[in-house]
Formats: sequence, C-alpha cells, structure tokens
Amino acid sequence: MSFPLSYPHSRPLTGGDLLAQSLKHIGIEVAFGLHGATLMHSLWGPVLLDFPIDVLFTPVHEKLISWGSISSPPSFAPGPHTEAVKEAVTLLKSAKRPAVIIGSGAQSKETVIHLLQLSKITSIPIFDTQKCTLSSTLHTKCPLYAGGADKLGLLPPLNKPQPDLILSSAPEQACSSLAAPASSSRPMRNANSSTSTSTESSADNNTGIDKPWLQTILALKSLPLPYSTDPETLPLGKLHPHHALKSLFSSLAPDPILILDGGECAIWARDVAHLLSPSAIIKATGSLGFLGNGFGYALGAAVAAPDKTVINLHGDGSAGLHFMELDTYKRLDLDILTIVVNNYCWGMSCNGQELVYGKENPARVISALSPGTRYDAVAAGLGNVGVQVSKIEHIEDAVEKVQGGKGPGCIELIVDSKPIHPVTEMMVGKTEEEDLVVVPYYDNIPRAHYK
Ligand SMILES: Cc1ncc(C[n+]2csc(CCOP(=O)(O)OP(=O)(O)O)c2C)c(N)n1
Repeated sequence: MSFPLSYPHSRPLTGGDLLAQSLKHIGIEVAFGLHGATLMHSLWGPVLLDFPIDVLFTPVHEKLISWGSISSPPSFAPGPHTEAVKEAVTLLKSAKRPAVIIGSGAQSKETVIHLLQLSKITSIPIFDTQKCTLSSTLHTKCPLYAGGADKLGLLPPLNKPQPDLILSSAPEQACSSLAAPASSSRPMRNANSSTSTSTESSADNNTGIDKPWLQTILALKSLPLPYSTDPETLPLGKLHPHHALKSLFSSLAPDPILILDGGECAIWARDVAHLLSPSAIIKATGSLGFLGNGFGYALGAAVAAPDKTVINLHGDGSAGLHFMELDTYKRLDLDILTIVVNNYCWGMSCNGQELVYGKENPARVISALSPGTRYDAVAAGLGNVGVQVSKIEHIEDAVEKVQGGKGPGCIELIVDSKPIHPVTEMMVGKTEEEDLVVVPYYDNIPRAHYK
C-alpha cells in the first residue's frame, strides 16, 4: 500500500503526512494514519491528513467509499516491499531508456547523495519537478541532471522516443510512472534505504542504455526557453520578468541561500536560479499556500548561516504580507537581500482570472495592487538600503548599491505582469471539455450529474 506524501515540510512536526487522493480512499487513509503510529519503521507521532481542494469538491458516492480497517493491522508495513524493490531493479537493468523523476519525495541531502551515486553507476538521467528544491545541487554536481520533467514533453515533437521506464519519487506528479518503488510514501529514512538498495543492486550496471537517446535527453535542458527571444522591454514599457530576473541573477554574488516566495515571480526566478549557483533553494509557496512565509524562512536561514547572503524573493502580493520583517533584518543587521518583483498585481491570481474569465469579464478588482506603492522607500524607512529598478541597464548599479555594504537591502524590480508563465496556464487547466469542472491550480474534476 502506498500513499503519496503531500507536504514533506510537515515531517519535522508530524510522524508523517498523507494525501487523500479521492474520497474513496479517505477511510483507508484514516486507518493508515491510526496504524502508522504503532508500526515500526513507519509513521510515528501525530499524522497530518491533507485533503486537497479537488477532493473536497468531489460529490460523495457512499457505495464507493472504502473504509479500510481501523482495528486490524495492515498485512504489510507501508513502503517498498523487498520483492517490489527487486522487481524495480530488474526493470531498471533491462530498460533502454530509463529516467528518474524526483519531486518532493526526494528533498534530503542524503537522498541526493544516493541519487548522484545511482545516476553515476547506472547512467540514468535525473529530472526534477516544480516541487523539488534540489535542482541547483543536481545542476552543478550531477552530469546526468536533465532539467525539469516537463522537458520530456519535447520528445514526441522531436520524433524521439519517450522513456521506457520511469523511476519516480513523486507519483503524484504529471508524468505517469511505468514502475516506481514508491519511496515517496515513506519517511525519508526509509526512502533513502530503498534508494540505496537499488543503487547497490544495480552496481553491476545497466549496460543496455540507448546512448544516443541519453545524449538527446541531456541536450533538452540547453534548448532555449520559449520566452528567451521575447523583447526585454514589453509594449507598455515595463521589463519582461524573465529578462529582468535573468539579468539580476547574473549580476548578484553567487552562492547565496535563495528563498522563493510569491506566485509567478518564483517560477520565473526558478528558470534562471542556476545563474546564482545557490547553495540551497527554499520554496515558500506550494500545495498548502504559504504565501509570505519566505520572510520567516529568510530570517531563519540568515541566523542559521551567518556567512551566507540570503536572497528573499517576493511578488508585490507576498511582499505585502510580512514586509515589516525588514525591520527585524535591520535590527539584527542580517545579510538578507529582499527582492520585490513588482507587477502591480497578485500576478498568478490575476493571470489565472485572465485565462478563466478573460473575454467574459475583464474586471480584476481584487487581484489588482497599487502601482504607486514604493517598496524600496518602505525598505529604506525600515533601515534597509532600498533601490527601485525599471531598466535592465540600471541593474548592475542597483546590485552594487545593495551588496556593497553590510546589512540588509531591498531591490524593487518593476516588471510587466505579462506574459503569463506557461506553468500558470498549465495549473489553471482551462478546458472547454463539458464533462470537466475546472478547479484552477488543482486537478480538474469530472462534472457530477445528479438524477
Ligand atoms: C497564504 C496564501 N494565500 C493565497 C495564496 C494563493 N496565491 C498563490 S500565488 C498568488 C498570487 C501571488 O502574487 P504575488 O506575490 O504578487 O506574485 P506574482 O504572481 O505577481 O509574481 C496567490 C494569491 C497562497 N498561495 N497562499
């Protein structure tokens, strides 16, 4: 039995977390949560049960609900069964075009060590996903790091075959797994041991890998991004968010801890984060919301790693939630650079509304923010060095000003709210299919028909 983990950051606080994928499974999830507390090498302590919004929207068909068993023990401890691991190794050895996709189930340093070892021994390329925060480590340390898993979608138009086996640590991700030893459903300790079992068992090598295919796969990440040829300045005179962040990240000192908050700005930033060679990336937003948490993460990171610069990146929406923390940064004289990517709106929400209601209703009453607000001025009022930038050619000067001295600073980067990032389009999931209800940012659900 395996359950995808929904939010691994809750692990330090709980014994484990479980994502209810459908109402049918709620009974089993609850039973598993109760049993987990008593199983060795399983969950312990409090268990977080996460009911995603698409599940909460689903009508209940009582007959289909499986209640599980609250009183009897499950037949197997959850997690990879030895036989399942053996079978996965056999499949890995026989695959010609295998790939690993990692997600939130592979976030610990130990897992990265095992993944690097696995990739080295087996020549299997590793892809990551939006949910994974390790790509900078993989980018610099893993010769077979192949970029985001979305790149696999480029294979059919290039007339190249898809992988014949995917080892996935994130079965909840978009790509369907051909075989997965489901390590993501376990606490990290167990997930690691399952990875190392595969690593050791594969030590006598998969020799049958299609090498030309591997080269094609590795070249995908160097293909230009779809918006890299867009103009730097858009028709309304504002900067394209991709070019603005690319230029800013190329100018900043490398090796910081990078905190990504906000909506679209975090995705634009993630596309170019490797230019900063960050020693760690911490994403504030995700499946449970958490917009604005980046301010606290930045504070914690700066106190825990005083020899590092911390980059605290926000949209003007998330910035508004806890901007007063800049007062704390100054009081403690912390090396935190806050970047406000200001597009004068809650961009991801406003662009989502554009996609769903665009033609029928152009009003964006709630998602618009004030164009007059000067975050650089507020930052300066809180004792941070504050600079506003609206032109690419002024970025280097701004960086020199905020990184030249000691203590916290803030760069307010004025950008356009367009183009809509492709990830927003994908998450909004707009479709004309009549039998589907669009649940923006979550999976669409089948339309219920009541008799
Ligand atoms: C606490 C919380 N509230 C609401 C959301 C939903 N949400 C996700 S992205 C977003 C818009 C963010 O706007 P902004 O921070 O300005 O970044 P932008 O998308 O403009 O780059 C919102 C409201 C959330 N993730 N967390």
